[in-house]
Amino acid sequence: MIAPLTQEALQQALASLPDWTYDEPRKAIHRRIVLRDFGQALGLMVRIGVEAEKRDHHPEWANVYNKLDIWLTTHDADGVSTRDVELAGVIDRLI
Ligand code: H2B
Repeated sequence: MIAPLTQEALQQALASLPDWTYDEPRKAIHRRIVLRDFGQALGLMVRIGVEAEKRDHHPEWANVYNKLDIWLTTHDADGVSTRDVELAGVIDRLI
């Protein structure tokens, strides 16, 4: 079991992740990425998937052609944890 971030820690984390916002109903941080086309989106999903597997921490996401929406939440914590903040940083570096 891992603890969710406090409100204060979450706000601090979001300040360091300017492309991510908090999605209250999903208890997740969210980023939308717009790529050139489906091939680019799929390629990014594969690279994110490899990193997610390595970390045993997995995104929730939705893809429509060149758009990729990613939500990061920790099911074991029922909210956002340090694992999500770390994975968001990894994703930002992959883009
Ligand atoms: N991913 C996410 N986002 N949250 C989790 O709590 C989680 C996960 N738990 N990936 C992991 C897998 C757990 O189910 C396995 C058994 O380690």
